[in-house]
Amino acid sequence: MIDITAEISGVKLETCVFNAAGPKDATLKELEVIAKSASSAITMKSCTLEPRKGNPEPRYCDLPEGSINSSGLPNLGYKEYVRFSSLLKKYHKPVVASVSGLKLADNVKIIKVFNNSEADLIELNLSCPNVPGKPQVCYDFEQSEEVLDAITDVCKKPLGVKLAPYFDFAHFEQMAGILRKRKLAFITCINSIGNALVIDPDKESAVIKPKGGFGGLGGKYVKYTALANVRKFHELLPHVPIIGCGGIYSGKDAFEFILAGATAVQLGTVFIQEGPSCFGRIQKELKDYLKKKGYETLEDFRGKLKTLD
Ligand code: IRO
Repeated sequence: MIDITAEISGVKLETCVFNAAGPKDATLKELEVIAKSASSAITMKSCTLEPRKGNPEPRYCDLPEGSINSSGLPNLGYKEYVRFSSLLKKYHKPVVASVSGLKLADNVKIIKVFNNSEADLIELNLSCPNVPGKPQVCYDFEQSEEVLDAITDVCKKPLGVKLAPYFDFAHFEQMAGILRKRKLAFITCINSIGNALVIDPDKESAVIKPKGGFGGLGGKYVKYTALANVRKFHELLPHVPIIGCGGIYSGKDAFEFILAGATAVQLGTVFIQEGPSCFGRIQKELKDYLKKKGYETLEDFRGKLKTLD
């Protein structure tokens, strides 16, 4: 028997593969599709205090190897996701609430209500690239400290943070230093790579409407950046579980993330492009790959990446 279960802060996952916050997870109908799929948890769309329509369409575009989006945080408002977390309990899977308030006071208010909800894990999104006029919090280290101090103070559930990719070792170290001082149940690496620009040369136009065409890049284009972020944070914070996200399309991709140090992986763009069958397919591919390698559990190889020096 190949065991690909995972555990995050006492929350057991039947497999290490589930959905990422964002794609097709804003309505109860969409969440029920995830609940009925092989996804091992149900992650809900990042929520704000008030409902939001999001940015003007077109705000998402499939690309040959991934996606670009500038959805702009469309969601039903946190109260609905608190309600959904109880309604989804009947599927007997962990429910992950994603919180992305537009200001610190909003996050505090939302988290306080989720404290008394059926959500199992809370992922604080510090990395949304697509709200006009709102820079990504996790690129501002002072603000990140302030937010994390306030949130870790009030949050009674296992709390994780979702980070944008970093590209410089000094920045990894700075963020790791901040995270090390706070009690975190997990880190999710990475959000989409913010403010990419995709151009249609025939139309001589950007492919999405908001922000002059700038949006978050996802899918295969970001896999190697995501792997680097998982690896670096695993090296710097070896005791914090990391959820890898970014360009996972196959069981082998999932294997690479776990080898880099991830505890679990989330699927984003592949779920949009393939639909809910991606969860079972990637879980099966991962199991088959472990079998081929003679591994029985994820612990057999987690974090054991070899380097050439
Ligand atoms: O535009 C979005 O809604 C969005 C969010 I909150 C995020 O965290 N990442 C992303 O790529 N899009």
